[in-house]
Amino acid sequence: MSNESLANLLREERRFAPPAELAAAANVTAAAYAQASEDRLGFWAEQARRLDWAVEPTQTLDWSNPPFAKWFADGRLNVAYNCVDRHVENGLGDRVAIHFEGEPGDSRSLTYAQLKDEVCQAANALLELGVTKGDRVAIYLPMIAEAVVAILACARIGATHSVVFGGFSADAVASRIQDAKAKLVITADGGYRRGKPSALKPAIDEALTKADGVEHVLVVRRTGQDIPWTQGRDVWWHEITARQSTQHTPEAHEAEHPLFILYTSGTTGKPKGILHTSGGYLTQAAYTHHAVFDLKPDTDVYWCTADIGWVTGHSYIVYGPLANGATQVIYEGTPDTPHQGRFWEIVHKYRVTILYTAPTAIRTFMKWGDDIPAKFDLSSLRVLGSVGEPINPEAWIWYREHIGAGKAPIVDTWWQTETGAIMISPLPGVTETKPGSAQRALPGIAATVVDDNGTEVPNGSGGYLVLTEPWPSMLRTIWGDDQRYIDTYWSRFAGRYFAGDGAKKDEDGDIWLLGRVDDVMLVSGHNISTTEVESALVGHSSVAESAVVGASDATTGQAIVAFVILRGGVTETPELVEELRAHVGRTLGPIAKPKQIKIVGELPKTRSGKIMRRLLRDIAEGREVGDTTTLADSTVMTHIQAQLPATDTND
Ligand code: 6R9
Repeated sequence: MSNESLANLLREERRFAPPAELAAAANVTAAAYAQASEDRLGFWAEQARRLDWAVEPTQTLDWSNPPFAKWFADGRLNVAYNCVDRHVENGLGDRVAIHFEGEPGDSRSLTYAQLKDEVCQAANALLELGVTKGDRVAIYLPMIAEAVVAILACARIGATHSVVFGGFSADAVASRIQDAKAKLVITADGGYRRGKPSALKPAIDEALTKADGVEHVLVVRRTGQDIPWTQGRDVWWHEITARQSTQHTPEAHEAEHPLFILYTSGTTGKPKGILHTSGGYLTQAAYTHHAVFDLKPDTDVYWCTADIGWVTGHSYIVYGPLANGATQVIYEGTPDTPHQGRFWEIVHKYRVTILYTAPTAIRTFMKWGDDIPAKFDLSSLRVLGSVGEPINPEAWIWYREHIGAGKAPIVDTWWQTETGAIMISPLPGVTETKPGSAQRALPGIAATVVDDNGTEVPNGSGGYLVLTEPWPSMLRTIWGDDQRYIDTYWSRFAGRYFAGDGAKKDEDGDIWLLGRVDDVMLVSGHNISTTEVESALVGHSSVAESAVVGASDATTGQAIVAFVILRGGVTETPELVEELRAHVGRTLGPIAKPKQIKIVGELPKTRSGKIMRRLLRDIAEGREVGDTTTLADSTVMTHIQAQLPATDTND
């Protein structure tokens, strides 16, 4: 028996130095680490000065009542003013803020001056509908420019927004509307997905039969499809905004004023409303966007492919980039509509320089084949980002070679809805990168890895990722449930925030994320991370993607079961399955060899691309499949089951 918290099996020796040119002109250099470690709070007080405050804060952190933090508490600011108006006042009104690319191919570019007018009109419309400071507004929209406008309009008047994924069911929307007691819902008739208009408004109509308190539904017309209409309650966005003034004086809100609630589904049970506030959140969103992506606002074209309903859309489409005056691309649709090169066509069209996407997308592109990106000119790209899951070393290398021309640095950014902004990541002009590792806490952030007893593990060992100091964009609580906030995040290790992720420190002390601890497998007394086994499988030339789970096993406690998607053109044979098992054994050691490998065509994922291993465990253990409401595509589980033979043989 071993008593390690988490085994460290994977070795990765490849290293990539930052490009000299980028390093020479980088926004942030190695000096930032030293500066922040000398005076952490002074460092954050300095970063807060990136923002325009109506009342400058004199306090930095108030941690007198942990784990309830206050940052910059005596300061006042308007978040929307910081994201829009101040750029116009600084003479940048003609700079494009958003290049919107619709799935059907329609496009529209909004300058900062136009964005300001639209945000002001929307803010005035909200006021006309009786929404005021402190009210909650639910937003259920496709990836269109109006989503950004709606969010900023809420921020401007001090209404707290709660964005709900456009893909969620009426029930999921209803429970979120109810929990937040939203007074207004902003939605659209529909959005375009996979070449077709896909309705949104009917889900709101259904949700509102189950949730009360909503006075109006504001409806953006996007697809023009027929939708049910409730007179008196429903209001067209274009009608109400058109008659509003483009002037609206932004009020200065307290730094700790609630900016948004974002629900995370967790694994089971009641969704948690993660609460973020204003000054600290915007400070860290803006700083990290500047530091991690090396944004040069006058020349870069930035594109984050996340959905607005995910925290990545909040911090790295809306707040961080706009606070920094960036020019960015927003794309409505899926990457394979109308063809599998759509992303690369968009990169070329707008000469995108910074691309931020998820490992799930990268592995999908690998599966579709190298020849697809090769048809497009991607030479504008200079920084590549990854977020959402551990990125397997092979996917990382593919991203670098086939998208980044073997030159662009990759920033693998670890963070959560709860952390609000990036916490662990390389800096593109500083860090010698390692494929698969998020590496090091950013300047001003304190993270480490501990064992079951909360003792920091030595380099070369695995355990639990914890954050040891409060940070400006940290969640303030779970909406309406302070006790659950304490229990969920601050109780496992006294005085430290437990993120729920397994991690290891390598010989240099760099951090490697190893997946959610709920997913860790216990095989013959060894805690084995799903990430390491998945990365070993993706490291085989026949494998595009894989998801690994531990299934109960009479002899070993749990046995490793791997679900594997093969690369295009590869066919399944018993020899190949045997070869994959042997490959994992050779890469990680015999203990990590999967007992079973199931070849499938798809994997169950959330809308942000995270694999729902819980559902695969149900299959591996022969149970009925559990709750699938947060899956991006609810039919996936039926497909997977239909593909698998009734009894599995490869043992
Ligand atoms: C931003 C976001 C948070 C969870 C997190 C972890 C996983 C995110 C990661 C990563 C390894 C990375 N995660 N980024 N794991 N490397 N670079 O994804 O927020 O949707 O709340 O998910 O995602 O497990 O705990 P959220």
